[in-house]
Amino acid sequence: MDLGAITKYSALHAKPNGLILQYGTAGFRTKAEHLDHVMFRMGLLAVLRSKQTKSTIGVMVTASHNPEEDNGVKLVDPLGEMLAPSWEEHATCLANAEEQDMQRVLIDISEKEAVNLQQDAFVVIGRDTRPSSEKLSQSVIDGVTVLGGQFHDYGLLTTPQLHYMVYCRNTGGRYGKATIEGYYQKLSKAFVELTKQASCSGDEYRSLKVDCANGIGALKLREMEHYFSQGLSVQLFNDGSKGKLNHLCGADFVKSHQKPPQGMEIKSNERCCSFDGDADRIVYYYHDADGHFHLIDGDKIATLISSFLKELLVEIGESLNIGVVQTAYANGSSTRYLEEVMKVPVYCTKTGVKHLHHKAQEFDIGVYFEANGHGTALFSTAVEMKIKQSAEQLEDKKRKAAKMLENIIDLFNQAAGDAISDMLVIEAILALKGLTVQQWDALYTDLPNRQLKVQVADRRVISTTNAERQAVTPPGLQEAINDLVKKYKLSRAFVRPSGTEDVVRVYAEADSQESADHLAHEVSLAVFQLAGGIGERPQPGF
Ligand code: 16G
Ligand code: MG
Repeated sequence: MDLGAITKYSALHAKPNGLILQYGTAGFRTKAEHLDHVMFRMGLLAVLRSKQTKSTIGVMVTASHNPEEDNGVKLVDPLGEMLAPSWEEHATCLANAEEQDMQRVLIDISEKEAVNLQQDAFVVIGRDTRPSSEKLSQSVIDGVTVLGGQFHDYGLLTTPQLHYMVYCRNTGGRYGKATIEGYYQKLSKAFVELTKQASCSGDEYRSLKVDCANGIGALKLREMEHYFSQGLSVQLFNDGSKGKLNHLCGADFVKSHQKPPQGMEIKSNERCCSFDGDADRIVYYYHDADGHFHLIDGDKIATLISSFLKELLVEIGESLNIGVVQTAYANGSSTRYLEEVMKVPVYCTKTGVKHLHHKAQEFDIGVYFEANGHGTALFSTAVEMKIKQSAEQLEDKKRKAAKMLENIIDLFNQAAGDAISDMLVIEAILALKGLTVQQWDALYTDLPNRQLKVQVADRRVISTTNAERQAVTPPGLQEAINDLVKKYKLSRAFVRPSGTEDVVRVYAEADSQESADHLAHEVSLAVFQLAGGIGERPQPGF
C-alpha cells in the first residue's frame, strides 16, 4: 500500500468535518454533495475486498427510489450478492474515519481480514442516471487506482445489471457474458423461446405500458426492446426525457401511494408496470372498467411465479423443494393463499434484500419478494443440472415443461432482484397461462392495510424479534400493540425502526380500510408515547 499516495489523494476527496454515515440496508445513502469522500473510500475498500476474495467486486453508484438530489453507493460481493456483514462494518468505519486516521483504518481492515496486499484486484463500476452519479463514480475510480486496483467502468447500468456482470465475471462465463449485449441476449433468448410455446399470443399479451421512474430503466429497456420484440412490445413512460427521477412516478411511489404514476395514460384493463429509479423493483397495476385502481405488488408477483414453477415441477414429476420468502410487510392474504391454497411453504425474514436472498438459497428453488416489488427466484446448481437433463431425456409433454423451466432459469437474474428480468418472466407466464391482468389479480384479495411513520428522538430504542414482527423494547410496547390488534378483525400490526430513514415505521392490516387506518393510527400513538416521540403527536387521517 502506498500510504503517501493514499493520504495525498484522500485530501482531494476530503470528508466534511463531523459527518457520520452508516452503511445501511442497501449501502450509503444521503444528499449527493456529502458523498465524494465516501465514494473514494469505497473504491479503496472494494480493492481490499477484491484482494481478499481473489474475485471481481462491484461498486454501484445509485440511490434507487430516493429523490434525484440524493445519491448512494453499495458494494457487490463475488456471486452478485450484497456485501458480507463484517465488511459493512469496515465500510462504516472507513467512511467515518477522519483524514489523519485513514491509514490506520485501512491497515486495521487489511490485518483483520488477512488481506494479501500483493494479490491483484479488479473492480467493476456502474451508475444510474442521477446528475451527480458520473462525478461520484469517478471518485470511486480514483480510490480503486490509488490502491493499485484494475477496473472496468460500465458507465450507465441498472443495479441488477451490475450484479449480473459481477456474477458472470466470477463464474468464468458459465452464467453468461459480462457485457450489456450478453445480458440482453441471455434474457431475450430465454424469453422468446418461452413465449413461442404460448398458445394465446393475442394482442392482449403483446403489449405492456412501463413507467420507468425517469431513470436508468428507460435507457436500458429501450436498448433491449428490439432483442425481444417478437414476444412483447413495450410502451415506455417517464423515460427521463422531461420529468424528474422518481418524482410522482416509479414503483415506490405507486406502491406507497396506491395510485398510478403521473405521466401515464391508462385505459381500463390495460396491463401496466412501474420500475424504481435503478430498476431493481417492479409492481404491476391496472384500472378496472369502473376506473378503480388495482395494485399488483411483490406478493402477488411471488404468488404467480411460485404457482407456475410448482405446476411445471408437477408436470415433470420432480419433487424438488420450493419455498417462498417474504417479509413482515407481505399482505396476510398472500401468505394464507400460498400456504393454504398453493401448499407452498412460506418463510419470513427481516426487511432488506440480503436477508431474503440468503434464506431463499436454502431451497432447491427459492422465490423471494418484498411487497415493494424487489425479488427474484433462485435455482440451486443441482436443480439446474437436473432440469437440463430432463429437457434432453423426458418424453414429449414432460420435455416441454422441462424446457420451459430451463428457459425460466435463464430468464431470472439470479444475482439480484431485477425489474427487467421479472417483467419478462411475468409477461411470459401470463401469456403461457392465458391469464389476463384481472385474472391474476383475482387470485386473492389483499387485506386493506396502512403504513405510517413516527418521529422519535432515537429510533434505536425499538428492537424487534421474530423477523421484525414483534417489538422487544421499549417495555410495554408489544403488549400495547397486542391489545390494539385484538379490537379489530383479521388484524395484524408491527413496528420497526427504518434502516434507511430516521423514523419508526408502523404497519397495520385489518378487514376494512377504515379499521386498518384506525389501527395504524392507534399503534402510532403507542409508539409516540412509549418510544420517545418528538414533534407533533400523530394525528388521525391521511
Ligand atoms: C432498502 C432495501 C429494500 C428495503 C428497504 C426498506 C435493498 C437493495 N433495498 O431500500 O429491500 O425494503 O430498504 O427500507 O436491500 P426501510 O428500512 O426504510 O423500511
Ligand atoms: Mg431500487
